[in-house]
Amino acid sequence: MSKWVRAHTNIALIKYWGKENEALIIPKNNSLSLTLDAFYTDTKVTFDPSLKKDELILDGEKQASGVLNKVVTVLDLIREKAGITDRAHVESINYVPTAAGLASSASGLAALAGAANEAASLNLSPKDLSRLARRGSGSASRSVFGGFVEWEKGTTDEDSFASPVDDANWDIGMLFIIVKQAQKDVSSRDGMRRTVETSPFYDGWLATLDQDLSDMKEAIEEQDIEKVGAIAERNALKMHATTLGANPPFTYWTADSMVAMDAVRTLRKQGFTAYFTMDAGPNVKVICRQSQMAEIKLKLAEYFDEEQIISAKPGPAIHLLEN
Ligand code: FM0
Repeated sequence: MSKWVRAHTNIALIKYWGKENEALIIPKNNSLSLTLDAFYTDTKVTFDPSLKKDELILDGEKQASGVLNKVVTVLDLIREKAGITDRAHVESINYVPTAAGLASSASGLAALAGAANEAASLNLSPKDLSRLARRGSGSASRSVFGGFVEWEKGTTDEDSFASPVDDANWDIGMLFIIVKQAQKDVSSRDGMRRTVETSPFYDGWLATLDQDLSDMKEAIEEQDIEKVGAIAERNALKMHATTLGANPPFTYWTADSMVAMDAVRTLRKQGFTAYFTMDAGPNVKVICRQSQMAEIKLKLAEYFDEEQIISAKPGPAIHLLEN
């Protein structure tokens, strides 16, 4: 049955950066993220015998077939499992503030996996949904679950999937600083490939990951937000350092990203709990206490317009919508 499914985005505190197997999207390392309430994607899939090709209507606009690669990958896997040959009509709405420049592949591909599972009546377990979402986009494997989530890298298609670590039902949140895009994008897919292939810093990144991950899990168990933030910040800086060593070198940082990172350090000096993380783009995400979020937002408004700063709290697992 065709049903609307909602999946929320997630931000990694221990980053996924590099693939062991490109075709199956098996990562080089485990990653750990926080699912957030503020950004999500709603998707509905309908298999339709009259269609010649899969089609995607995103926010009301039909997308060119060239951008559908990840979508078709997930649909093909579902078709294969369910013995379906029909092409699919996919309707998707991204609840990401316009012009935010936030990647939506995590929530988007997770919602697609969930909606295709409904349309094909496959009744996949959360674990199998995570495996399926992974094939669309690695980070989507984590958006199947709410709260803190770990993606176990595994070694095969069967054992590479995410699972919940902690419901994050404590005083933690994230502020998004949406900075202006000033340079051409290097997609995360291309960026991580180039880094793995050419950056001499990549081995250094991998070498300290197990420690970062076990420290992070301990910090989460202790609900120690200072520790969570400090580990996340240095993990993100290490990931971004690898891109500077790539050939040709690249960075996702812009001048505004630096302003934001510096603002967070200043907040810390003023006694706030605030740490940053960044992904494959110039936006900066601030890990902070929910109870300090309003005050921190005001402080950040000294550097950025208020509409550039968006608050997020921990978000739920993938779920069906009533209508
Ligand atoms: O989310 O090539 O999932 O762990 O966001 O589609 O598997 O878009 F900062 C980078 C996300 C990478 C870290 O990569 O790549 C993280 C990143 P794909 P994704």
